[in-house]
Amino acid sequence: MPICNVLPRLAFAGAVGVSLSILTLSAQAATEWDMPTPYGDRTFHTENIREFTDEVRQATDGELDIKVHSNGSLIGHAEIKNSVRRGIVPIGEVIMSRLANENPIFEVDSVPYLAAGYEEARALWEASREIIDEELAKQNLRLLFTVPWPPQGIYTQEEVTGPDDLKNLNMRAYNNASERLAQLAGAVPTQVEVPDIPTAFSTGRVGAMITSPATGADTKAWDYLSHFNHAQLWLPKNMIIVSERAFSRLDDDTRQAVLDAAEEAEERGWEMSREETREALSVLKDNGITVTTPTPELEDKLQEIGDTMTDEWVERAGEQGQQILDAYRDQQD
Ligand code: PCA
Repeated sequence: MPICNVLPRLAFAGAVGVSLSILTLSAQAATEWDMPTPYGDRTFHTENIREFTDEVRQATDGELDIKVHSNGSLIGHAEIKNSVRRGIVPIGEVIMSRLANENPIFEVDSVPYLAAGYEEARALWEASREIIDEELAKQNLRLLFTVPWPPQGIYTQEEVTGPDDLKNLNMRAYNNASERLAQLAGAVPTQVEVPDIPTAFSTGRVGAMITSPATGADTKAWDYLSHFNHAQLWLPKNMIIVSERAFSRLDDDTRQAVLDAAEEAEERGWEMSREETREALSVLKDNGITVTTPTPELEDKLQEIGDTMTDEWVERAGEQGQQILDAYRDQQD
């Protein structure tokens, strides 16, 4: 059934469910929120979100009960942001760069080599948060927290020693930047969501992918790939957004509990991500994946691609982009 037919029913069923519980349990009318997320249960992002929802539940004595629907099971990744905006669900998770078609500032964290380590990624986030908050607020969305993925690299079935080895590979991508990078490397990009990765490989639709050590380990990359190049291209972030309308319906204490838990989740999540980089790299190796870093020839090519993509981004992102870059560079001085 197309999702547009299902969603109004879900919303309707939700509304009926809530009003019935108000009638029958008026003394303890807890608020229940459904929260769609795109990634699976093994992913550290999902674990962090579950800790966030547990904390909210505890801090509010069960007044706000957020139920996590992981792995795109309630709503597919492509629909999550608009579903929150339209009030079909009150809260959700998306990768920020997925919104790049709305405004290039959302993909500032996916420009190759602009911020390729955790310290830089954090500084870039400090420099971009306010503008991103404002853009989301224009759509009645409130940003609760963001957490980065580990640095992005390239998985292949053969060893990559130079740029020519990337040519003509069917490369799995997940946002505009990974698609553009694949193109500039002479590969053929195809966007595939994480839950569909194993099928995309087993059916031969793709033979290589851009992602993190984390997602490679979560999707058991060793079943269909043998090499990971830890190129550390960028650290894209997931963000948790809530509809301002749903948020404003909460009482003051509950709102504060959500904001406090969000702040903690952001701190915890960034730490988890660093830790996950180390763990996932060793899981990959333990399962037979050869982990390398770019040879000088490959590095030159990736750097050249990075420069091109930085220029393209600066051009697209205009004044807002320049503002972010200035603030970022100020922080680094
Ligand atoms: N995992 C997600 C986004 C980036 C990452 O490391 C993916 O591959 O789609």
